[in-house]
Amino acid sequence: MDLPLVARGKVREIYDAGDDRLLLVASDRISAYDHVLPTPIPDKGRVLTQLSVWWFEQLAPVLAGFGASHHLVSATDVPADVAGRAMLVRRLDMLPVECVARGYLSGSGTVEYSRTGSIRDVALPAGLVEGSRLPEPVFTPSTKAEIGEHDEAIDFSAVVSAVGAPRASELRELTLALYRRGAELAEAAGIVLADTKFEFGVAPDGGLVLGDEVLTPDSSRFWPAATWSPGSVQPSYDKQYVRDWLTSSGWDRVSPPPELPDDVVAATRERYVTAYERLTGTTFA
Ligand code: Q0T
Repeated sequence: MDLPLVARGKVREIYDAGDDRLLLVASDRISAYDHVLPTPIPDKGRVLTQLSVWWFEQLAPVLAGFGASHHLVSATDVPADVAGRAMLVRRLDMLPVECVARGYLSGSGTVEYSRTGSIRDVALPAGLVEGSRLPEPVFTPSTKAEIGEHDEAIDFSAVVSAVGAPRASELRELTLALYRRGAELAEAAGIVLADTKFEFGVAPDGGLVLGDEVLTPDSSRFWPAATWSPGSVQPSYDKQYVRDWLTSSGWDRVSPPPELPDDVVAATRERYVTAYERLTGTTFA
């Protein structure tokens, strides 16, 4: 595979596939505590790509209801050396907004709520705690940060400034509709979709198009529904073994991270495969 590299993220790459197409390639790399670990998780790239493809299919009716579409062209017509872990997509003009929806209080959402009693422009009831389900999902946009930086929270007026009022409203309503459908399907699979991030672009005809990877554990918080218990930080569906082992290893979270032991790799791989199989109802090949 010798296509020109367009962009490289922590765990995936984007190549120019010509003809206004890009090739998104997912690796087996895994990140934790803002570091890429030296040990890959076998099949992670294939599982997350196939999960994203499945979600694009599930979400197509929601997108169609908004007169929108997704960027996936083919997950099979891809170079042999990245087979299974690559998506051929339409090249879009990406909008400079990360469209996040939160259905549960977690992380930076909890910090914002504890300080203000609200999240962005949405007032919330008193007494919520880390892990609480929100009365309604909330749109919490952010700006896309440079590599190594964290995304910066912005309010709705900043989205209006960036893309105009009609498109800003469209992004908010579509993001919330996609989150609601995703959370519904995840719940049926025993997974809490606490929050997720979508990226949208605009096609040459002006249509809004869902891009990136969607509703994977790398773009979302997945929690096991069986142990969901508000009041403390919820275990991650996929990365908890990794985080627990890194914590117990004595790693300082600043130095280069250590190699993972085989049993942690195997348990983590199993979690990705199980999430895929429970969500899609199919066996991972
Ligand atoms: C993109 C045009 O930075 C990103 O990935 C890092 C590896 C995200 N990103 C997406 C694009 C897409 C998509 N998806 C698209 N369909 N058209 N650009 C660029 N960067």
